[in-house]
Amino acid sequence: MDLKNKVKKEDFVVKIKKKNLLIILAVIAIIAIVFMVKPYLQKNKISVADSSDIIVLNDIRCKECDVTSVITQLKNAFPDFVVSEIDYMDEEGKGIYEASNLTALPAILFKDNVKDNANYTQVGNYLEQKGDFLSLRIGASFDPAGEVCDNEIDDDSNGKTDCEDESCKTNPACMETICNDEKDDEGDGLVDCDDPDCEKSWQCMPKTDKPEVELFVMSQCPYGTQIEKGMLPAAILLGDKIDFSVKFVYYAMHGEKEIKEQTLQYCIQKEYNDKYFDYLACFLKEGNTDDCLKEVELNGKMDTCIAETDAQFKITEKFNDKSTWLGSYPPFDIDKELNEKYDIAGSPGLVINGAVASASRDSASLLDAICTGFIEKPEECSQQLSSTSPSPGFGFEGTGSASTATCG
Ligand SMILES: [Ca+2]
Ligand SMILES: [Ca+2]
Ligand SMILES: [Ca+2]
Ligand SMILES: [Ca+2]
Repeated sequence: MDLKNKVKKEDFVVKIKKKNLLIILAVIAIIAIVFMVKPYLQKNKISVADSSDIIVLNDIRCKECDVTSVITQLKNAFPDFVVSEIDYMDEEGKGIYEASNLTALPAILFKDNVKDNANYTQVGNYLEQKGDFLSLRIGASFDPAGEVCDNEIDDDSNGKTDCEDESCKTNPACMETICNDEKDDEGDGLVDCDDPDCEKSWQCMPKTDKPEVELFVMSQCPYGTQIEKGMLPAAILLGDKIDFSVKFVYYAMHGEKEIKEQTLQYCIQKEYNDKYFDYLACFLKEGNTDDCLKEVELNGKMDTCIAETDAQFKITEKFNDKSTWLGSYPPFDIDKELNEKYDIAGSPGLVINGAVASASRDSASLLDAICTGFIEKPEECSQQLSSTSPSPGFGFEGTGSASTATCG
């Protein structure tokens, strides 16, 4: 190596070193600043919990843990309080959960200052001490330390993920939840009634070529007329592909008018069944029996049937003898045995192929329920009927909520 080359090489080395030195100094300066400031930051780090008066501790993995309305109520009741939401999956959330010995989420946690608040009386009775907090009893049931059944994670690290985990066995995410939609809801390879989850469902009743549909009502019960209004289009559509009848609850809550109407409707079905839907469609408008009898032109056999039926089931006799009444109501015995068989408790009650069914009162739901009873569904079953719930009471105007209210 000659001198010329040596000098050049050293120059190069020095240049690098100078550059390195600047970088090193800069890094040292930054580190020094960070170290100087960090303790200060840490010391003054304000946690969400510290800066709040009410902590709503929840878990985003829980689908049934919506507390939006509770938070709104809290903000209205305690307008001066800071309400903060913390998730269990955040370090702080998990810390609070464990330190407070909580066993379920969501949790609404107050601090002691709530006791000085004017609205304390609204919540005082529902608070229990949990660690440093006063926890509002809201009937929480989500265990954040357990397996969440539909997130593809083995949450509790026991080697079993989601539905494989024993604790998820009865979770809706791991069950056949709809037993008549021809879909394998949770993906275990078993569809509807083939899945043991559906074993007790009414939808897995024996199927027939001509389903038997028995609708139990009290003729003047607003929820009975409600389901009848929903039922009519479905029953008319299916016509003689089903064996349909309106039956009557074994007691009458709406007076003599009701028992007379029911004896009459029983006889229409017995003697003039092909005119029953016309009569019922008229009756459901205003409950005007006389007008509707004229409208459908029933003649001949009605008076005899009514007299015989009344005598056979001692309807008027029992109405006049209060010692036969069931509490405050007269018995109505025409369908007494069936009421007992199906354990009918009030109006309405729906029985399909001998199974007590549970269905909403709109025509689409009732058609769907009845069609569940077919071995092979006829094309009528794919028709779209109204899915709007009829209003309770008489009259086809207006709509009702999808309630499950009954007379009984
Ligand atoms: Ca697990
Ligand atoms: Ca899971
Ligand atoms: Ca299904
Ligand atoms: Ca299944």
